[in-house]
Amino acid sequence: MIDMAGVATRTAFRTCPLCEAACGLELTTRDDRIVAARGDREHVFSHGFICPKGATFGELAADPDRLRRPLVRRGGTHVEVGWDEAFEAVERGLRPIIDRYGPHAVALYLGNPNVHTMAGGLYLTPLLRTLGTRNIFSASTVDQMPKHVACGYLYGNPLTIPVPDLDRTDLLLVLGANPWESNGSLATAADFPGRLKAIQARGGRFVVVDPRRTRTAEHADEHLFIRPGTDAFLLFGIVHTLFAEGLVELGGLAGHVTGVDEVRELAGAFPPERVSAVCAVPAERIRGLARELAAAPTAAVYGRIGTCTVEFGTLTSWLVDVVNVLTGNLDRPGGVMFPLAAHVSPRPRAGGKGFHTGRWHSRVRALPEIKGELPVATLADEIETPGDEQVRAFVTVAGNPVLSTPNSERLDRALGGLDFMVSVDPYLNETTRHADVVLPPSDPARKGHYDFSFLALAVRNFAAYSPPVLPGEPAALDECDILARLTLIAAGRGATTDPAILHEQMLEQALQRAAAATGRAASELRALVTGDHPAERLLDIALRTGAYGERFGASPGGLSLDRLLAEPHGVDLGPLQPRLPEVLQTPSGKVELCAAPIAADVERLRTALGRDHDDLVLVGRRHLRSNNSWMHNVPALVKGRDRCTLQVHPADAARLALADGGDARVTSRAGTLSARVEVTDRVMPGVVSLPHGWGHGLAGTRMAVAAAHPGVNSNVLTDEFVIDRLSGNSVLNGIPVEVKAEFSDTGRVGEVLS
Ligand SMILES: Nc1nc2c(c(=O)[nH]1)N[C@H]1C(S)=C(S)[C@@H](COP(=O)(O)OP(=O)(O)OC[C@H]3O[C@@H](n4cnc5c(=O)[nH]c(N)nc54)[C@H](O)[C@@H]3O)O[C@H]1N2
Ligand SMILES: Nc1nc2c(c(=O)[nH]1)N[C@H]1C(S)=C(S)[C@@H](COP(=O)(O)OP(=O)(O)OC[C@H]3O[C@@H](n4cnc5c(=O)[nH]c(N)nc54)[C@H](O)[C@@H]3O)O[C@H]1N2
Ligand code: SF4
Ligand SMILES: [Mo]
Repeated sequence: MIDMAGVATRTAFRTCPLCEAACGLELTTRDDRIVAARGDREHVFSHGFICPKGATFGELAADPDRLRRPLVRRGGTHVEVGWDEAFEAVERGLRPIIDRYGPHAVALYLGNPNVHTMAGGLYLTPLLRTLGTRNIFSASTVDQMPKHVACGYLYGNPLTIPVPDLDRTDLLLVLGANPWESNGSLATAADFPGRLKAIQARGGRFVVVDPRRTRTAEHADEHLFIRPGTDAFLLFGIVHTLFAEGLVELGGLAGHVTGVDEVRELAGAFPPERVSAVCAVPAERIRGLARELAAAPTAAVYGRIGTCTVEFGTLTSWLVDVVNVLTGNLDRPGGVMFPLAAHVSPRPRAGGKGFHTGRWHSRVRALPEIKGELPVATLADEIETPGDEQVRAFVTVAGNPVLSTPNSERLDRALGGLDFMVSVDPYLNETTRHADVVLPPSDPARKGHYDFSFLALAVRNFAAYSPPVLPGEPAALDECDILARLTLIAAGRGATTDPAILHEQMLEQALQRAAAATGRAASELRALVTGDHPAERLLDIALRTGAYGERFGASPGGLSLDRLLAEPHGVDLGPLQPRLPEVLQTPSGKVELCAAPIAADVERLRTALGRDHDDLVLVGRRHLRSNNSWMHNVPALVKGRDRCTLQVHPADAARLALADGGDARVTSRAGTLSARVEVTDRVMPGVVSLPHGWGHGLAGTRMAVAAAHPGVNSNVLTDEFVIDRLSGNSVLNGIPVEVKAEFSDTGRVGEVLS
């Protein structure tokens, strides 16, 4: 195509990799640049929806601060070097530590964008296996680990997570989520706001429970304030009512569930009047919610960050599903259902080994391993505490724990004391500035994309693959190659070994699995596999042997890489289908509603019933134009008013003599910071809110736009010693704080109060 200036442009379609919504983008490219991004109107799942972040896809990819060559630290500053030199520096830094102190002296932190890249989905497993360290940490334990643990016990696999059937439900109860701004999480739903409006348009309702009146709450049929950290009480009050009023109705689930009587017994301690005093939701509304959920033709309870990053995160996440089960809404249209992604093969029958934790424990605090990792809340302990297996080397891949994990100032200091650190990351930011070597992957426009994580959480089954939109840059290295070369170094195979060796090993393993699944010879299948890139070939095998696959010719018309390449707007695979009992991997082959570890933790909750609540607690928030810590370098996303403000209710502001626009000092057990005050009745009294992911401009970083809009780091205040016991998840909401007006050079800010 030729544009108005007579320059050749091209249109390309691809999935947006920036959040969990998986929208289709229509990109216009000119020469080697993306000049426009809009929503792909023909996309089978997003139908043209786009948010402000997706619209900056081109700017993000072309950010001048994005690293395009590796960096090595020399005499306190980072300098650009070639790839071989960078990997040689990694080998020199890492190998002696492994050889001398063993594998556990190396820790890894895997950040959020790993679930948004094919490299993260495919190439971390070999790296972790080869390193063989117990010290694996990730953003999961500042995010969704409670949901994994709850689902692990309920369904036998921590990845078996039901999602609300948004497009068919009659009643949606949303707890601790703000999908109007976050675009949803653990429920992939492009245009989440549109899907919520559609519930209302077809005569249904949605109710939001949140200590803030969020944009989602504003659009809801009802918004209930709740005291932070107390959703487990509210939900137990609902469960209590369901039993007390004879509203439990398993429907089609009867025969597939164990433990209902045990739950009834546990719920006895949580009558609505009792829990109401703790959670601040009126007892009559708690009973009302129970009755409405039971009476609705279909209903779904959905909880997110505000139900996970709290003291009783696992119990809360579990209770969300308990209510869905007791009202007969699990695994039925309009309730909560299990997606079936195209790269996944359905299981032949129910039953399995079940879910177990504690295969190893952390050295310093003896916290159990969960899902192959340790709580990031104890990472600094492992680095700082001397001993045989003290962490001396650190690898980060797509993570910024200095901004995203609790008591981040302590972690920041700890990273300064490491013997060696390497980061796979496109930015020199608050975390990677500590790295001896930074290995930047090519930008997202030059990578293929398939959502291994989110297609398994989508509210409608669909599949899409996007090949790279722009050709690779000559000096760039693909992220799969970076991870493969790190793996080869960990294996002692040398810094300059061709990563093709690992690609070939992975291909052969995938072919062996496919051969076993199809009863054909691996060599015969190999000849049929397509794809220009190692990740494409692995995807092709997964698609062909997956739930809708063409099975190497045995199911013509089924999915393969070629089929997805031919359908750039994605392939619709229909509404979610019931999957019980096949999906269950518990030893009993049933939904185990009351696993022993969960039941034991209820005692902790019961004890907390009698506790006084804190006067003032801190919660977080997300803004539509942000994405955790790493997109504040895009000018279009940070322009306008300061978004990193401390929201304070007018009653608290008056009590504490805080002025709108003035400064406040916020202090917690872990730390202290100064923040700009925004007085608003959007937060409930007794609650203040500060977004996370800010606190830029530290010495040694290279993100000029972010440094000009620094904000403050809310994780200076969160406490690494307060975690959800069952999941090890950090508690990032409901932090007790003290807030005081701060004096500035221009006089006492409090005086502006009229
Ligand atoms: N107080 C508080 N803290 C929170 C939260 C909260 O609600 N409140 N939320 C938590 C949640 S849910 C999450 S997920 C975490 C996120 O925590 P992290 O994952 O630690 O942090 P991010 O800000 O997502 O940083 C992502 C990093 O990946 C890099 N990156 C971006 N794209 C790529 C890529 O393609 N490849 C590679 N290799 N790197 C890339 C970025 O430059 C950045 O350094 O934060 C958590 N922290
Ligand atoms: N714009 C934008 N979108 C994002 C991100 C982003 O940073 N910005 N991050 C992405 C990531 S990694 C994730 S995990 C998702 C998260 O997706 P969401 O969970 O939808 O995002 P949050 O905005 O953190 O919503 C959490 C809500 O919980 C409320 N809350 C806090 N404590 C409690 C409590 O104790 N009980 C209840 N009921 N509510 C509470 C907060 O006020 C907040 O409104 O968003 C993703 N999408
Ligand atoms: S909602 Fe998420 S996936 Fe969709 S355009 Fe925005 S950032 Fe991209
Ligand atoms: Mo997250």
